[in-house]
Amino acid sequence: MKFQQKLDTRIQKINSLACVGLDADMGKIPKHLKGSEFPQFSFNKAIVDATHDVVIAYKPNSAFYEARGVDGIAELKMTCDYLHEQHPDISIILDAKRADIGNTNEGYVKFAFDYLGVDAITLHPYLGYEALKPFLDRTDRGCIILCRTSNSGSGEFQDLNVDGKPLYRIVAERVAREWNVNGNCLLVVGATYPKELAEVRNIVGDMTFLIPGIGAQGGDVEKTVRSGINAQKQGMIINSARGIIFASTQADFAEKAGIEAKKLRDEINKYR
Ligand code: OMP
Repeated sequence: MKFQQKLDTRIQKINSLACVGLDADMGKIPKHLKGSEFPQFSFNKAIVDATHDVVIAYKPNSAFYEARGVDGIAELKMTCDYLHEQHPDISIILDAKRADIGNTNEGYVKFAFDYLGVDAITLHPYLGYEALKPFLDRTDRGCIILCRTSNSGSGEFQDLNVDGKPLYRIVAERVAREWNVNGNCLLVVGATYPKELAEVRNIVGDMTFLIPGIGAQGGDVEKTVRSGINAQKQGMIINSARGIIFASTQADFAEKAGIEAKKLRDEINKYR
């Protein structure tokens, strides 16, 4: 099944656009889990068990697992395996912001899509279409390309004027009109820039966006939904990590995460 189809089926089934970021930062996970045999996996499993009924996707950020070396990668794999077994209709987005020259990308493709078995990955556009082809050619997987990121310094390059337009607009146009030949491209647009989000929506039609920046980064849900929604009243994967998974750092962390995830789902739906 194609990524977009899997996502749309889940959106319709549970009426949600919410995504939980599985950014299992070892410095922040509850103390009682730190000494366990598989701390990141145990943490993720508890978060998944408490949030899965309101979630269309999980987005583990590779950085928090790579930081622990081989143990972290093993627990990222255990997390993906658990999701495949228990919740095969929920998409997994590997947030790794990859991209290199073509043959090197083959290695990243194998790690993400074949070893971990994720449904989609985040990518830089900087090396161009030709380099990204190993990702784009995997027509059943999603290629989520950075367009206008949520961080405060994102304008340094992304706002640079190119032929009379900011660079992020060129990225949006190029991805929508030229790169999306297999229908598997999405864009990353941060919730912290609702004006730009609306502009990008106007450029690309109904393409789905991954929207981080809600919760800890202060993005506003109402503005995000009003600016980013597509004609089908969907087209958004709205991610929050810290705001949900670290809502409590005590023994009740999973219960609190469940409450926050449901709140996010409901608040998004209020403005759809
Ligand atoms: P919280 O700020 O804790 O909700 O986490 C946001 C997550 O989204 C992190 O994993 C970031 O790396 C990621 N992210 C952004 O915050 N901003 C972006 O523009 C793009 C991403 C991303 O690609 O997911």
